Amino acid sequence: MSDIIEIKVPDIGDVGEVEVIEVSIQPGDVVELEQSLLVMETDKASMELPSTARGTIQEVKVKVGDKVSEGSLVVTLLKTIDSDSVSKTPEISEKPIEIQKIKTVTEEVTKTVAPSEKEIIITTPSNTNTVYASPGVRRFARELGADLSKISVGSGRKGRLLKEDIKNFVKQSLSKKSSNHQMTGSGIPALPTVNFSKFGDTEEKPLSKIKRLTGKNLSCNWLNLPMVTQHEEADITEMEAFRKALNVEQVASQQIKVTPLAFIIKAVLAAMKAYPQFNSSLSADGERLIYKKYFNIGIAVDTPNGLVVPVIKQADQKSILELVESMRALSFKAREGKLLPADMQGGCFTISSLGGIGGTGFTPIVNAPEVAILGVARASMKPVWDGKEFIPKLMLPLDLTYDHRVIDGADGARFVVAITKYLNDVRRLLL
Ligand code: CAO
Repeated sequence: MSDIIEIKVPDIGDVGEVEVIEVSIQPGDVVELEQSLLVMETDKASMELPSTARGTIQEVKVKVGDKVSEGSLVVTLLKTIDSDSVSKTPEISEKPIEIQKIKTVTEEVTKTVAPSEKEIIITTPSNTNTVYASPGVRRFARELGADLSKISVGSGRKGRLLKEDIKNFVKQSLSKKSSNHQMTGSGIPALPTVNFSKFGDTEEKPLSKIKRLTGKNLSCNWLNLPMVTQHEEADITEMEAFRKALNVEQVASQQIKVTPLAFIIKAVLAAMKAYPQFNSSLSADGERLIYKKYFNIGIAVDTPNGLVVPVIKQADQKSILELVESMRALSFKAREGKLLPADMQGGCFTISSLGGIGGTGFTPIVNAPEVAILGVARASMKPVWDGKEFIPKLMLPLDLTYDHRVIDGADGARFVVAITKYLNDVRRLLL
């Protein structure tokens, strides 16, 4: 036997309109007698509206943020009549039923009401996880942004949540966040597991330790940093002519070969001096910028075991040829798997050059806690209009990714334009 009933807001005292702050049910949910349907709040009080019957929710007439008052229709329910609900529900009648009793709890009255009356039941929208907490605890959780449905069992009587449980939950979340290699628990759904052998032959190989570590760092940076990538091209026609001439001398004197990267490092260093925010890191609380007075440049190096980023220390103190020598030594060590942790620490800014391989551009991921990274793609000859005619120029694509919490778009553009200026005419690096 069943019947449709309307559930309305009962007499809630002299408070006028109250705001719906939580709707715990949705159409189709099966609710028990006394189960919380929604929570309303005034400046001083939180109130739950319990169901007066067991049954299935037909329609929910309110949503979070709505204002309701005595008599407002909130839910229609297809009541299931059984011996239980009949005995517990005093108001069985043909006319719409209003709730006769509501648990109203304020900070003041919590001291005087019986423990069972203080408790409030919170159900998640899916109605799969019931959480027991008092309004005070619930409000406390809301203030701290804690999702109660994630704390399934409290340490109070019969698993009720206490303020202590909320504090512990928040502490745990924060320590997870600050730990280097933990995911943020930001509710990102996991990727589905696929059985690829259903579609053909497969072979499994473990990832190298470097790849596993790099993967965690990159995911962590990707999720934590609001990143923007700014693209620019530098005319390196003259720089390349100079570099090639230099290499003729270098080869003649059996010295090492200079690649464009050494000039790019020099140009980045000059731009970092002009825009010191690119040589900074955000403090852990996100409130301050820590400006560095030293200039260590990380260089992404591709090795058989994966990507590593050794750091050229005090790069600003080095000449072009010394930078080439440092890069040669570090990339050799990297490819031999002989880098020490200290070789990869202390970086201020990273350059990732794929120019030796190819590509017209890419979006590198900032190597946090650094605030920017420069991606370098392959230079190519392009026709550039000089106002009268197209001139063939060797153009180098640059991709600057920055942490938008620290760097504004305009500064990002200024910085990358400064780099191109230095590369267009490397004599500027002497100034
Ligand atoms: N445009 C055109 N040619 C370029 C170039 C560019 N931007 N950059 C380098 N070249 C040329 C060099 O001049 C050199 O030419 P020759 O063989 O004729 O002398 C050739 O490409 C190979 O250069 P290289 O890559 O060996 O040397 P490099 O100094 O440019 O780079 C290093 C050194 C260690 C950065 C590089 O070997 C490397 O590992 N790159 C990969 C980095 C990486 O994986 N980044 C992705 C990280 S994920 O974001």
